[in-house]
Amino acid sequence: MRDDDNKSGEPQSLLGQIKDRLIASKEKTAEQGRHITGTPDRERADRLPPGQHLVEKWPVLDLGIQPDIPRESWKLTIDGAVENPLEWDWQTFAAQPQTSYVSDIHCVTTWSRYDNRWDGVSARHLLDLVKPLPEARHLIFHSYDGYTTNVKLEVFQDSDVLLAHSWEGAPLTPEHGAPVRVIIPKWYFWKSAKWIKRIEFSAVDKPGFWEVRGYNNEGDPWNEDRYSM
Ligand SMILES: Nc1nc2c(c(=O)[nH]1)N[C@H]1C(S)=C(S)[C@@H](COP(=O)(O)O)O[C@H]1N2
Ligand SMILES: [Mo]
Repeated sequence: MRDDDNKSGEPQSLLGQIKDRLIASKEKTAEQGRHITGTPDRERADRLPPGQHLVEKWPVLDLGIQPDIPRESWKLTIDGAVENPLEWDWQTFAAQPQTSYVSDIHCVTTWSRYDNRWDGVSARHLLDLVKPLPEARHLIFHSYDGYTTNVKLEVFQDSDVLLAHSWEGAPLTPEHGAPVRVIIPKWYFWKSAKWIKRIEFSAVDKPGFWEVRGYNNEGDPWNEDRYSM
């Protein structure tokens, strides 16, 4: 209730004031969290999603190929439905503003690992630079090993999504995706492409390597979006 709706002639009622304050605070939350797809795991009382078990060591999963890409020969292309397509080499990537984030890993094969510290360039910074066109709804990650995976733009837009070059303060090792991999903490880990080579923005969805082989098109561990049937 706004002041000008207040027909009683009295100062605005306490209920009215509370409502206004509530609306203002909801609007602020909505603005700040417009792109947030869920609660960060570390803010949950029970951090372990259903069907997962905790591991201490970080397992390696790949398609049997671990491409060895020295930083000096690595290139990342960002193209498709964007105003400003770009190509980064290592130097240009490393010169972007750096972000750190601590997040949990949840692999669809049921292991989870808590408190992984990532350093890299935030998805939001990248989005500011490339400016997705209005029709852009989906992203397809293409990797140096031929792997692909897809997410909706709103998933990539989350504040915790990074193009990571380091884990626990040290450069990613080749088997974990060096020089740069995607980290999408709120989705199962198959959405976090290692050895990233190209990020394609698209109006249409293009299911990736596992998505066309029975994995879910989404990947929310709290919803157990594991397989598509
Ligand atoms: N390029 C590429 N990225 C990939 C994969 C892959 O085979 N190739 N596997 C995915 C899967 S299924 C998982 S669980 C994680 C594993 O990452 P890790 O080996 O660093 O634990 O990477 C994901 N990203
Ligand atoms: Mo996985």
